[in-house]
This record gives sequence, structure tokens and C-alpha cells, in this order.
Amino acid sequence: MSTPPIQWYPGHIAKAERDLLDNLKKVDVVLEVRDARIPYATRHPQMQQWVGSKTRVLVLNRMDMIPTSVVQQWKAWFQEQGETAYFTNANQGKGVEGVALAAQAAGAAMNQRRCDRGMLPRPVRAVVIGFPNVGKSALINRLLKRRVVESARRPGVTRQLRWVRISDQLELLDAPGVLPSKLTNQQAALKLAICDDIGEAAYDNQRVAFALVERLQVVHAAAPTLGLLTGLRSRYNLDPLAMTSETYLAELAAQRYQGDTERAARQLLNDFRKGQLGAIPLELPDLP
Ligand SMILES: Nc1nc2c(ncn2[C@@H]2O[C@H](COP(=O)(O)OP(=O)(O)OP(=O)(O)O)[C@@H](O)[C@H]2O)c(=O)[nH]1
Ligand SMILES: [Mg+2]
Repeated sequence: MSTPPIQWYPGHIAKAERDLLDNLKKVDVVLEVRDARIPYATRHPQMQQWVGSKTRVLVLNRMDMIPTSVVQQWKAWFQEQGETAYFTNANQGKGVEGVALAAQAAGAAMNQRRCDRGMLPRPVRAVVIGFPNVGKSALINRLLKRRVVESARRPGVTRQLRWVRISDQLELLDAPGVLPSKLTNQQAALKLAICDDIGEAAYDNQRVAFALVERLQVVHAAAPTLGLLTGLRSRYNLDPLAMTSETYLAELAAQRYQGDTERAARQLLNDFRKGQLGAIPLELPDLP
């Protein structure tokens, strides 16, 4: 049986993209926010076009959700590509100051040009762009140390563009999460679904839960020393290496939910998304 591919492009995202294009003219810096668990899958194909000649600051948020050693691997990898990646934990504020400084530094050049033309300096304007639910609004709230924009545990929370003045030097534009209008890479789409970076309406929980178990098997095989399955084994007392993903979910359902595989799937996804299974990356620099 062939299952339909994951697609999600609701009206508010289409509108957000149009608004974004209108606002890009006013912006000096693009803060591109990705999910540290899936840096490849949360790379938006249009980003280059949006950045244009502006400065881009690359942020990998949710750093607390992957092991520190993997953060180091990614930092080194991005460095090799000639890019600086700022890793942040927008919930606790870790790394966010560095992001603000990078955005402000980009603005210094802009103000120098204004000054040369006899104009007064103005704050740097940066737009925060990324896939849904990666933590864009949380990052803004952290920078302001105050809850100014709505931020919650589901994709599609921010619905409108909104400017927030962080300081005399920096203004940020919070934007709704954006997604490619067609998700052509279904492996990437499954990772977005696993990480809750796409609307629930787009997918089938059981299929996504199977994909999670299979992905854990693959990442574990690529990096056995990280011990990524420890949390899973101890929480459910089931070893994902000993069985297929279908059997894994069926066993979990039998053990806990009177055979209700849908509930087991939801539980597994929920536990992963809340970090209850430990710090688990779904991609590594050499494992896209
Ligand atoms: N563990 C962890 N959770 C985070 C981090 N950053 C944000 N979150 C949580 O992720 C959820 C989504 O955060 P939002 O700030 O609403 O994400 P967003 O990118 O603005 O989402 P949309 O507006 O829907 O596109 C919230 O529950 C945050 O508390 C982080 O660094 N680590
Ligand atoms: Mg938001």
C-alpha cells in the first residue's frame, strides 16, 4: 500500500511568506533559525534568496536536545563550510547573547554608511526566519528577557509579522514559521514531523513513530558510542535494535495501551519531543 507523501502548506504560511517579502526591504540582517536536531532538514531552499545582500546570522536552536559532543561536531563542520553557527538554547537563554552581538556587529557597518551621509544612526533591523516551531519566538523573548511574543509547544503559533525593539541597537521582526510549498524530500519531511516542526494535520502519527524508531536505529549504528538508545531502553524496557519499528510499536502498545498502537505512537513521539528519551540528534554532519 502506498501512503500519501507528507505535505503541509496552510494558508497562514502562504500569507506569511508574502508579508515577509514585503518586509525584507526594511531589514539589514536575517537571523536564520534551524533545529539543532535536524540542521539539514530545517534548511529552507529559499533562504539564500531572502538573504540577498543582507547579512545572515545562522542559529542552531534546541542545542540542549543534542549531546554536547555533537554540537562540537556541527560547529567544526560549519566552520569547514566557512560559516559560523551560533548554537542556542532559547528556553534557558544559553548562547542568545552571541546572536544579538552578531546581529549588532552587522549593523555597525550600516550605521557607518549612514553617518558618512550625515544621517543619524538607527537600530539594526533583523528578521527571524525558520521552519515552524524551531524556537524563533522563544529566542526573541529570551533576548528581551521578557515574554513579548507568543511561544508555545506546537507549530504555527506565530501568525503575523511583529516588530520587537530589543535595545537601542537592535530591532527584531518575529515571523511565522515558513516551509517549502512542496516537500519533495520525504525523508526530510518525516524528520520535520518527528521533531514537531510541521503541523500535525500533515501526517499520520504511526507512520511518523515508525520513522522515529528506524531513524534511531540508523543514527545509533552511525555513532554507537553516543549511547543514544539508553533512554529509550530504560523508559520502555524494549530494545529497538532487537526488532522492526512495527514490532517495537506493537510491543509498546501491548505493554502499556491494551494494544492501541495509535496511543503508543503518540506517546513515543511526545516523549522524544519533550526530551524524555535523552539528547538525541536525528542528523549528524556525515549523516544527512
Ligand atoms: N528544549 C528546548 N525547547 C525550546 C527551545 N527553544 C524553544 N523551545 C520550545 O519550543 C516551543 C516552540 O517555540 P516557539 O518560540 O513558539 O517556536 P517558533 O519557531 O516561534 O514557532 P512558530 O511561531 O509556530 O513558527 C516552545 O515550547 C519553546 O519553549 C530550546 O532551545 N530548547
Ligand atoms: Mg513563533
